[in-house]
Amino acid sequence: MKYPVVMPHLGATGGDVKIIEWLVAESDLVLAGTALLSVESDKSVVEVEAFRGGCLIGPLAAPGSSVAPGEIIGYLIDDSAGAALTSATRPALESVRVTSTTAHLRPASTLANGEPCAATVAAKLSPAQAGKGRAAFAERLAEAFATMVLIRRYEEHLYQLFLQGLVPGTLHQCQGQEAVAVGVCSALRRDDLVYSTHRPVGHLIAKGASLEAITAEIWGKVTGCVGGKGGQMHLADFAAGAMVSNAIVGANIPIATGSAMSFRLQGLDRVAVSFFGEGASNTGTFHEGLNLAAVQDAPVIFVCENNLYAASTHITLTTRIANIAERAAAYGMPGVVVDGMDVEAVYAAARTAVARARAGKGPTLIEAKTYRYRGHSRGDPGGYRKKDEHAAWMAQDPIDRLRRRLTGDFAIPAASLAEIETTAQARVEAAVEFARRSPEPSLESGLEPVFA
Ligand SMILES: Cc1ncc(C[n+]2csc(CCOP(=O)(O)OP(=O)(O)O)c2C)c(N)n1
Repeated sequence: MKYPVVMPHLGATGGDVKIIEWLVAESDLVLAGTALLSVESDKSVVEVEAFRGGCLIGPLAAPGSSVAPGEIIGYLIDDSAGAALTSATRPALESVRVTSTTAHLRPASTLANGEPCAATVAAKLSPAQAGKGRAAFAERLAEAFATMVLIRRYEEHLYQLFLQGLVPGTLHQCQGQEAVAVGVCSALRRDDLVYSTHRPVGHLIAKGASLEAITAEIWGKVTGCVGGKGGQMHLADFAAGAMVSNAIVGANIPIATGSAMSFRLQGLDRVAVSFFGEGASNTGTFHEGLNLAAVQDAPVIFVCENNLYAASTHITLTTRIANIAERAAAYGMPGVVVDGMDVEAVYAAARTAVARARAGKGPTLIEAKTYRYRGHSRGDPGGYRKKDEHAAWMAQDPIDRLRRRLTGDFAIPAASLAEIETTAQARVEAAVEFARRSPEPSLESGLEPVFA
C-alpha cells in the first residue's frame, strides 16, 4: 500500500509553508511519529511527523519550495519488505525507552490554615475499605476509565487526522493529562462551572460536553459549540457547565474567581474551577485572582496542571520553587500537591477542595504533577524533551494505571475494558463524521453577533 504524506495545516493563516529540509532520506524506513521534515510557517519552524510507519518514497517536495496545506509531499509505502525492515528497526528505536518510574513527586508539605496535606487527601479507598459499596466504587472507577479513554482516543484520532492534513486550525492536546481533568470533574456537579485554557478538550469531555459540538467547533462548522467561530481554543458547553475556554494564559483565573463570587453573593452552593498550566502561575492574573478569591472566601478551586513545560520552556527556567502549590500559603489558602497521573488521588484532592468551597470556607490551590505526551501545539513534536524523561512519564500512564487497578484489585475482566475502548473509538469517529458532514457557516454569519 502507498499512503500519501500531505502537508498539515501549520500556519496561523492557513497559507503555504516552506520546506526547510528533510530529516530522513528517501527510501528510509520510518516509524509512526518519526520527524520527517522541518518546515517554516508564518508562525514558527516546526517538524512534521510520519502519521504511520513505512518506507519513504518520492516525489519528495524540494527544500526551499512552498507547499499548500493538503498538498502531497511524499509517500509512505508499507509492503512486506518494508514491514520486515520496520520490525527490525523497531527494537533499536525503542531501546531508548526507560522503564523506571520518575521520582518527581515530593510529599506535600506546604499547607496553610492547618488543612489536610496531599498525603491525607490522596489516600485511596482500598477494595476492602469500600466494603458494601465495592461494586458501586468499581463502577465509578470504570466510568472514570471510560472518560479517560474517550479523551485519549479523541486526542490521538485528531492527531492522526491532523498529520494527514484533515484538521483545520490549531490543536493543543492533552494526552497524558487525562487523570487531572477526570479526577477533578468527577468531584463536581453538572451545575458547577469549569473554566479551561488553550488545551481544553479533556476538561470539556470530562465535564460532559457534547463530543459532536466540540468536534464541529474544531472544524469551524455551524453545528460547533460556539457556531464555528471559536475553533479548538474556544470550546464551551453551557448546559454541561463548561464555560468558554480562554487562550490567554492565566486569564481564566480571575474570571473563575468572579464567577465563584457571584455564586456566593447569590447564596448558591455551586463552585467554579479554573484549570491552568504551571506557566500561567507566573502571570499577574494568577496572583491577583488567588488573593481576591482568598479574601472573598470564593468557592473556587484552582487546578494547576504542572506538565513541566510552558510551550518549550522547562519549569526550572521560570520558577525557583519545587511546588507551585507552595504559593497558596502566600494567600492563606490550602495548597495541595497531587500525583496527576493517578485519577483517584486527583479525585480525592478535588473532593476535599469542593467540600471546603461548598461549605463557604473558600478556595484551594491543587497542583497536579503531570505530563503532556505530545508537543505544545500542532506540528510541535516536542523535540526539546529528553527521550528518557518522556518514557519515564509514559511508564506512569494514567490509563494503564487505572486499567491495572480495575483488573487487579476489582477483578474487572480485561475484555470489558477493551469493549469500553472500542466504544470510545466509535464515538470519536462518529463525532468526526458529524463534524465533517456539517455545513460551513455562511459568510454573512461572520458579522453576527457583533456589536458596534
Ligand atoms: C498572556 C499570554 N501570553 C502568552 C501566550 C502564548 N502562549 C500560549 S500557550 C503558552 C504556554 C502556556 O503554558 P502553561 O500555562 O504551562 O500551559 P500548558 O500549555 O502547559 O497547558 C504560551 C506562552 C498566550 N496565549 N497568552
